[in-house]
Amino acid sequence: MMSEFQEVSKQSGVHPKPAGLVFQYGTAGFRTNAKLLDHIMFRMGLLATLRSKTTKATIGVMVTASHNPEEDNGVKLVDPMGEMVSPTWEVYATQLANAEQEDLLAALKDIIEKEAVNMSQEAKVFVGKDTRGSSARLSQAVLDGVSALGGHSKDYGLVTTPQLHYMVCCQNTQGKYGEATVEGYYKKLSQAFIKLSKNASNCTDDQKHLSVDGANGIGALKVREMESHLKKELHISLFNDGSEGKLNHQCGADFVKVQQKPPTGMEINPGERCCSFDGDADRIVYYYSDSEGTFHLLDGDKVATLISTFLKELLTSAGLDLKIAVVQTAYANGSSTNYLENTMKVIVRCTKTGVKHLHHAAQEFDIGVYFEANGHGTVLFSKAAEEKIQQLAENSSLIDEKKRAALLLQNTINVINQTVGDAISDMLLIEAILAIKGMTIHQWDAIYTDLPNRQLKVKVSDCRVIDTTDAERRAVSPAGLQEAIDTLVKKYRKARSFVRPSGTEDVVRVYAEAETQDSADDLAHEVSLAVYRLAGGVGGEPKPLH
Ligand code: NG1
Ligand code: ZN
Repeated sequence: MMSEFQEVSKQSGVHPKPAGLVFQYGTAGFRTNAKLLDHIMFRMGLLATLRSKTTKATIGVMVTASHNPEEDNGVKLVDPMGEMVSPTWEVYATQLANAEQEDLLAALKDIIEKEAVNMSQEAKVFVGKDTRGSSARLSQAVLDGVSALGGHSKDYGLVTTPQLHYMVCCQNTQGKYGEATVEGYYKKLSQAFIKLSKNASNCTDDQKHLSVDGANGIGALKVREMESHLKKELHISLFNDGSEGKLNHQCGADFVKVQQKPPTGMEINPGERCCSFDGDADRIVYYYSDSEGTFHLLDGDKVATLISTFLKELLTSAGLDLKIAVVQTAYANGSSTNYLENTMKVIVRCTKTGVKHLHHAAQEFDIGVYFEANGHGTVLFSKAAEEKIQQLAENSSLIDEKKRAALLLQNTINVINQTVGDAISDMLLIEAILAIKGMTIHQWDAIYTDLPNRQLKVKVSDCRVIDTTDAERRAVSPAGLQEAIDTLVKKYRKARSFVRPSGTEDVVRVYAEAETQDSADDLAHEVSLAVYRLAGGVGGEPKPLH
C-alpha cells in the first residue's frame, strides 16, 4: 500500500497541477483548453482505478471534448454497464481535480476512506481517445494515473465515445452484450443492420445512398472502417473526413443544428439524405435541401419520432403489450411534443439537460426512446421487454406478420447501442427504418412541422445566479427574471422560452420558439436582454438579430 502511494507522489510530479486552477465535472465531464488538462487526466486515471476497485468491474475513461473546438479537450468516466459515472463520483472527480499538488494524497485517501475502497482489489480501466492533436498526450496521462495506483489498463486508442462505452459494457457482461473489440462492435451492428435491410423489399441503389459529414473527427475514421461490413446495403459518401479540414470547424452536428445550415465541405443534391456527426460521434442530425434549395433540418426530435413510431407499429403487429415512452428535454421542439402526445399517443417525459438525466428516465419504461434535440440519444429496452421479444422471435408456431414484427424488433435491439447515444448506430437504425417503410427524407420530415426557434448565449459574470425548476423550464432566480420572460412570451403566438446556465460553457443559454422565425428571433433577443439586465450581463448588450 505504501509503495502504491509513493508511485502516485512520484508520477503526480510529472503531471503537476498549476496552483489555483479550479474546474467542475460538468454536464459531460471536464472540458476546457487542452493545455490545462494534463493533471486532470492523470487524476482521472487515479479515480477510475479506485472506481474499478469499488465496483469490482472495468471502468472506462474517454478523452474527448466532443463538439468543442480543436484546441479544447476533455475527459469523462464510464461506469460498469456503459453508463455515465454516478453523481457521487462526479463530486469526487471535482475534488480530486482541484486538490492542490501538496494535498493530492490527502484527497485520494479521503475518497478511499469514504468509499471503503479495498486497495488490494484488482482494477481494470479501458481508455479511448478522439482525433484531437492533444489526445495522445492526454490519454497517456490517464494511463499513467492508472498504473501509478497499480491498476491494469487497456488502451483502445482512437475510438468514438459510444464505442468505448460499448467495450466497457461488453467486458462487464462477460460478452453477453457483445465482444469487447472494435471488430466485434462492427460485426454486431452490421449483422443486425443487414438483417433489417432484407425487409426492405424494393429498395433501389439510389435509396441506399447517404452523405455523411464526419466533422473531421473520429466518426469519419470509424465509418470508413465499418463500410466493408455493410455489404453494400448502405452506400456512404463521406465528407469532412479529417484529411484537410479542422475538427468541428463549420461542420459537424452541433454546427448544423445551432446554425440551422449545411456544413461546409459537403456536396448536397436536392432531396438527398445527409447527416452530420459531432466530434466524438455520439450525436447525429439529418438534413436535406429541397428542389428550391431550401435547407431542412431533422434533429433529435424528428429522430425520436421516427424511431418511436416504428417501434410502436411493430409492437402492435407483434401483439406485444409493452409500455413505450419518449424522453426529451426543454429544448425539444414544441411541435414534436405535441405530435408525440396527441397524435401518436405515447407517453412523453421531460428531464433536465444532460444525457444522464434522459437515460435515467428512459430506464423506467419497457422501451424508453430518449433524444436531445441536438441529436444525442438512443433506445433502452428493459430486461423483461428484451426477453419477451426474444421469446416471440423464437416461437416457431407464429404466423407471418407477427413473426416478421418479432424478428424486426429483435434486430432493432441488436443494431442499437443501448449504453449511450451513438451516431453510427443511430444512423444504421434510421437508414433501416426509412428503407423498410419506403420513406423518403421529405416524407419523414413531413410527419410534423417544427416551430421556428432560436438558441442564443448570454455572458454573465456568474452563471450560478440563475436557478431553475420544472426540468429547467422555469427560472426561480434571479428575482423578476421568470416574470419578465412570461410577459415577453405573451406577446407572440405559439411562443415558449426558457433560460438555463450551460454545463459545458461559461454562458447562459436562451431558447425561444414561436409561430414565425422573426417572432422566435425577436423573442430570443428580448429574453437575452432580460437575462443581461437581471442576471449580471457582461460585455456589450445583446444585439437584435435583424
Ligand atoms: P450545456 O452546455 O449544458 O447546454 C450541451 C448540450 C447538452 C449536452 C451537453 C454535453 C444543448 C442545448 N446543450 O450542454 O444537451 O449534449 O452539451 O455534450 O444542446
Ligand atoms: Zn459528442
